[in-house]
Amino acid sequence: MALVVAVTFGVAGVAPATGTGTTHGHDEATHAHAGAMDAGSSSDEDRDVMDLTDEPGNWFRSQRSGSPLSVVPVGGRVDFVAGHLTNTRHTATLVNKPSASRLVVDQDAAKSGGVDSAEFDVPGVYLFLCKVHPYMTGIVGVTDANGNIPPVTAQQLPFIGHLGAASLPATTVLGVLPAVAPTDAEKLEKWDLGLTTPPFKPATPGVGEVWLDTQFESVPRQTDDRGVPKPGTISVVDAATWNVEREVDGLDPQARFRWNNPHNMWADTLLRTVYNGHWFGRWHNKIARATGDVLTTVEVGHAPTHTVTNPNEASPHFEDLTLPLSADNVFRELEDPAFGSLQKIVDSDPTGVGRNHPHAQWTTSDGRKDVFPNVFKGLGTQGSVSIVREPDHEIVREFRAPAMQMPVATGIQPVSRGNKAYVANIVSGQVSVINLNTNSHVKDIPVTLTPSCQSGAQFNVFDTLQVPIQLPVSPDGRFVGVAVLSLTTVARPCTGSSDHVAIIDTATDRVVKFLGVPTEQGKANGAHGANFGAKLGGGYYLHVASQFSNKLTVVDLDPNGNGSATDAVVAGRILLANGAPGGPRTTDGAGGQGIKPLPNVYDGWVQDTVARRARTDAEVRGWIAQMTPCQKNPAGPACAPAGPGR
Ligand SMILES: [Cu+2]
Repeated sequence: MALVVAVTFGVAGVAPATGTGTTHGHDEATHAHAGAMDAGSSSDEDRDVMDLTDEPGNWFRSQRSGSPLSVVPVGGRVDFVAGHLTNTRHTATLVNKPSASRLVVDQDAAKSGGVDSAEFDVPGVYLFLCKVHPYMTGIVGVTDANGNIPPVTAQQLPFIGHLGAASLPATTVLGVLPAVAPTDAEKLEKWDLGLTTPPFKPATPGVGEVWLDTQFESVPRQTDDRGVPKPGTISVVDAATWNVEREVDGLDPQARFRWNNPHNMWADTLLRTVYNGHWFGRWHNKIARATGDVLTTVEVGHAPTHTVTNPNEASPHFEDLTLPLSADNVFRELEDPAFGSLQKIVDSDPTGVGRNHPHAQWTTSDGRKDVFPNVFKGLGTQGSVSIVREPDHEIVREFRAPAMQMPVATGIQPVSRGNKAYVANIVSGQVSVINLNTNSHVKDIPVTLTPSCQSGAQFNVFDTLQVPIQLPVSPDGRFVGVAVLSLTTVARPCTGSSDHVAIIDTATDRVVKFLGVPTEQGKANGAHGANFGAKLGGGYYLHVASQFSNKLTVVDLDPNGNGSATDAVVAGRILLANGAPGGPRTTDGAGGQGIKPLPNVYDGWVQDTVARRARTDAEVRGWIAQMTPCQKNPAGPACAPAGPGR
């Protein structure tokens, strides 16, 4: 059994820890074996502070180690503080611990300042995360009387059992977690930043541009007003050539000191403006699409997530923006009066009863309903899904179900093609299906895989260490493309990769294909963002952004156009590193999260762009001229889905 594990992790690029040596360039990782022997006085040895930060791979930063690993003895204490290193609120939630531990650390709301503290009762490995930003990872290794951290058992972490092991050394487990990567050296070791698997372009071009939030790219001199470095750029890919044509950063005078982890985007009907929210900050930008110039930045509240415009041209709220605040309980409605002018908050409403922490909403193609995932409600990981009516913002229904554990993102099928909402749940690994005609929760679909490629409702995140994130429905309503992010570097034999896209056929609401997202061997990929864009000549590409990578993956769900996704393929893998700004850096082009192909091809939105094309610029008119009749109106009678099961 041990050999099987050694081989598995050998393939993953991490040598099994021996207790004397380590392959990690990072000194702090060796503390798992050195224990607290080299700490200072005995009182220091028992205590640590973990600062919550906005720094990729080092979100829980131990004041003693400088890394996301704190080592204390039994009885030791760690304080979790959201202080000057972050621009928003967080939780410090204990989600995995030694089986014998009775420690509970959790909060029912995101906090600033002193978040919580913990006193550790038994030796072993304790895993903390922020329920608002769930990839923020902190590890506390608690040493026994001999100064050693006991191994992680399969009882504590079932993932280990699926690898065929009874337990694994703490350093081995840490060695495969890409969210624990405080230095450039560790990012290079764990993240898909290399070129051993060469990028390649799709044979058929796309139409327009693909905007990506390359959220983890570091930019020299990009800081907040306290001088603390803040990451993130926006990379713009020309879909005709697949080259990075532009990069937007926070050094722009209209964004300076108010730019922190740019996370997700949307665009106005005329495609003049791109909207962008900062998930580790409190800000929302308007950006000129044609030039990348940041036009305005407004403060909107804590941890804004995703922006969606209202597509109902008959409504007085047409083109108003909804914007959930994930470190709060409400969503903002913003009005954007004119190009270049300041957007303003016109409304603010709850997304459920009590404390909600809403994340990635979507709006129906008729603009009459918004669906919000409320990531957590109170203590624990139980969340809810709400249907909110436009324009009065009444909560029509709020669903709670066993599968709705940390729901995070939504996709909605066009009203004329079925009108179902699909919601990704981080902890259960399932996609909840909501029928928006009957306002009923009809099904939950498992989309994650254990290391041995099993899938099912009995496996949750601790079995798979995979989580579903964004899941748009194709504009023709046929498919849901679910980006499944792996929290480890461990590849699945059935997909050849740590991460995959689970493709759901909406006719049956079953997964018809698990398609591996190409990754350098033994590296993490972090498939996170997904959105559809137009393919030249008809049909769509699913564009996938990966947070532990510097590549964009282009997926063709139905290459032969027969209505079945069983032949889905990866059509391209585009390098996002472009050397700008400030020269080559390890994280150049890395951290892909929100992704917005333009034109905005979804039913309800694309028709408005086409109808108003006389008011758009020449470049946008050129894109529209390249689109097929069905791409211009996916709800048209001639564009009804065909194929198996229909
Ligand atoms: Cu957080």
